Amino acid sequence: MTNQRLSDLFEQMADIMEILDEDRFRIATYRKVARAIADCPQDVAQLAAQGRPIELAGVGKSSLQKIHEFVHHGAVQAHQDLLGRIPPGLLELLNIPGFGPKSAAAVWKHLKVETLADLQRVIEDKSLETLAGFGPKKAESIARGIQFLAAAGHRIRLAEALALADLIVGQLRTCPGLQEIEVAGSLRRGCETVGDIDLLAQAADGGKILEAFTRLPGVQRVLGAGPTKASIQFAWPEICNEIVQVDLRIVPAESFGAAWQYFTGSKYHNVKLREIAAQKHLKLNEYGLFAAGTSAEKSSAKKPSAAAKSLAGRTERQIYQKLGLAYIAPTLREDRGEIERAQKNKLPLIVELKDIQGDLHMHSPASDGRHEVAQLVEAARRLGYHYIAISDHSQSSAIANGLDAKRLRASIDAVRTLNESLKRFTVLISSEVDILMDGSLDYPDEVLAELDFVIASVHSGLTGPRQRNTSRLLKAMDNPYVNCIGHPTGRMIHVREPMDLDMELILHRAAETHTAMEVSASPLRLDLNDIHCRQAIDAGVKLVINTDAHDTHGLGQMSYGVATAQRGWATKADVLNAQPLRAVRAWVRQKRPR
Ligand code: DGT
Ligand code: CA
Ligand code: CA
Ligand code: ZN
Repeated sequence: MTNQRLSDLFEQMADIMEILDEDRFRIATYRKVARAIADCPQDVAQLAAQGRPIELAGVGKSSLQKIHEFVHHGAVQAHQDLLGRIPPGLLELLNIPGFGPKSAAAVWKHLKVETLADLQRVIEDKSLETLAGFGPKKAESIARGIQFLAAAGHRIRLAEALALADLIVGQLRTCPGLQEIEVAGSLRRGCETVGDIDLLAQAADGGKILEAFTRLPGVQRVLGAGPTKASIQFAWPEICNEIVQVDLRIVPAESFGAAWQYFTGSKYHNVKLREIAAQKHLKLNEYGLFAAGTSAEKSSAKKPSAAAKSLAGRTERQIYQKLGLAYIAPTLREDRGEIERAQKNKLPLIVELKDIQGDLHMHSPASDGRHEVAQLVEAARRLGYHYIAISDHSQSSAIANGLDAKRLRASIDAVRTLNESLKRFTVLISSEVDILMDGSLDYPDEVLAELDFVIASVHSGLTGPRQRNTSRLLKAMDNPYVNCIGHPTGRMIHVREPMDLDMELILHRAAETHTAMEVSASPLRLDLNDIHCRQAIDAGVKLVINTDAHDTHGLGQMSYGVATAQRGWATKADVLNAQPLRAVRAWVRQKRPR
């Protein structure tokens, strides 16, 4: 699966270079690399992550470097740069059967075609037929090809969806007359991936907002536009390589809360709410909460007549209140027991971003981080934290420039010295120590004993059998110096499958050994995921929400981890780094030999 994505990336670089009519030799090289990766029986990304040699025919040093870049950062700069040089919609055309980079270059250059919609236009007005090398037959076959190109239904990652939504919302906010605009759907619920982006707005003249929406830069195609709703396909390659559907609905103020509740979902949560409404002889829909038997229910049209007065609708809180429920946070709305708890007013008081006191996993330039410890401290202070832990890689992670014991000691000294100069802030010295194949750790205990906090992570052999994977983690947790398991399953969303693990056994042992489980807030990881977070909490395991930042920007990604933990019903008490430093220290002391 990872091989496919890596291979696609090289293929896409070759495609773009071909569109740009660049050096044929390099194009051929990228295609060769793409094929070699696709044909390789081993997981190339994994080999790279383990620092093991990658022997692929025709793969030179600079391509290997790109593979490593992809494995460690989830993106390749050269690829991003190429993407910036063509209209984003052009790549979509390459999915049309029989339509290659040369065709794309021709229609772009001579007919100014930049999107699928543009291409359809030049087919319809027959200008494509007149282009050298095309003709009526070919135009017709392209038209048929386009019909095949139904939306593939690919989901995008939470962080990317959020960045796209911010971009769109930011632009719409400048529209005159806009009164309110909010994100709904799976994005508001903090789901790890998002199928499409749902927006709701309220405005004096909704038509104007919808028109601005369908004309935003980045719009690839308008899928539909009516008086109260429009759907677009949107692309912004600096944020995300995929084309994403975005729905915008215009809603009147008096039913804004009802609509926001309805379109936030989840579908299952909403079904349950409607049942509760029905038991109370009420009717709930996106327009409000109504007494059953009013014209709202009887009329065939869903929209109630003016005669049907809603009992609630302006705010979401009203809706929950009138249904006899405590307000349910969006991240809990999955029909996973939250409604029953809300009926008894026994919802968990979920952890929030503002509760986070520190970040216990980040990398400095000693291994593969980009910013100095002093810069990380500054950034952490700005986030309102009181402590951080510097957790560089250990020696086996050669590719990430892992530290041997000697370099680690130098790093410890440097951090201790810096720490002495800090007021009201503490830098803990930590390590993200590799869990080796046999479950032993990459440093001896006497080295680990010098650290304030120890994260143990698996970075190699993730595709092993369940029993071996599980015993590696169990053995690591038994070590009295290991305080936390980093990104426990090793999954990377859309890149790498999780390790096959006996999670129940692992969580049981974690509780027993006072070992916390990390919720990696890194947008690619979100690991533990929401389901495993909930399982961990039920097993009495402490969570630590960390960013695993490799630069100061990365420290700002905590909210994705918090959303994931919320979806797992984590309270402040469940999260170690939502506690003051002394609690973290006590947690460490409790496990160590006295
Ligand atoms: P996604 O886009 O697949 O990541 O997931 P959602 O939850 O954003 O789903 P979407 O975009 O199809 O619809 C947004 C919300 O609208 C959904 O969470 C609940 C509500 N909704 C949409 N269609 C239905 C429906 O047929 N029945 C019910 N009860 N709710 C619906
Ligand atoms: Ca959606
Ligand atoms: Ca939608
Ligand atoms: Zn790390």
